Amino acid sequence: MRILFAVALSLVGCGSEPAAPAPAPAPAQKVEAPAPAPAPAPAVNVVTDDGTVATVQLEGTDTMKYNTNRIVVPAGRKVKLVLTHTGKLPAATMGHNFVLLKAGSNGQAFAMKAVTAAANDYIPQDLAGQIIAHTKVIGGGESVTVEFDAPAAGEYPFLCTFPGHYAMMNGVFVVE
Ligand SMILES: [Cu+2]
Repeated sequence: MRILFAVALSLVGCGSEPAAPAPAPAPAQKVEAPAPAPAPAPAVNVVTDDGTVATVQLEGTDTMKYNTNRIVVPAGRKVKLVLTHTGKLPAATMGHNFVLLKAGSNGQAFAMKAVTAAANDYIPQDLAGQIIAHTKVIGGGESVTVEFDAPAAGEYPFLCTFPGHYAMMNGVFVVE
């Protein structure tokens, strides 16, 4: 702040012409020690692996978030994914599910189609061929489990297909 002010003063002082108005000083927070940039959601480890079954503890919240955007399981495992809604809001207003799509699927396009599939629990039947596994939609305090064989090593998109949730609730399911 002080430095900028001094620079502005010296510019005014040196000019032989009437000085143009000095540009407004930058807001103070840009001069002082920068606040840390908002960190991306940490990729917490939500997987426990016993060598046969990889158990995934995925959570969804009332603030429309999963507890991770990256799930990593070893290849060749059975996957037991438990989705828990840790909030209080009902499924009708803050429902969450977990939908795992085949590699290369477009999660956003899938989510947009899902909006039209309320009658089918937000699973669009004409895109069902893209799904590897999914849960039903649950509300606050509920929990649901889905079991499936881990697909081949690779990266797969996962998402919540409740309307409007894709942007906040999507991630990558990694098999390695
Ligand atoms: Cu959701």
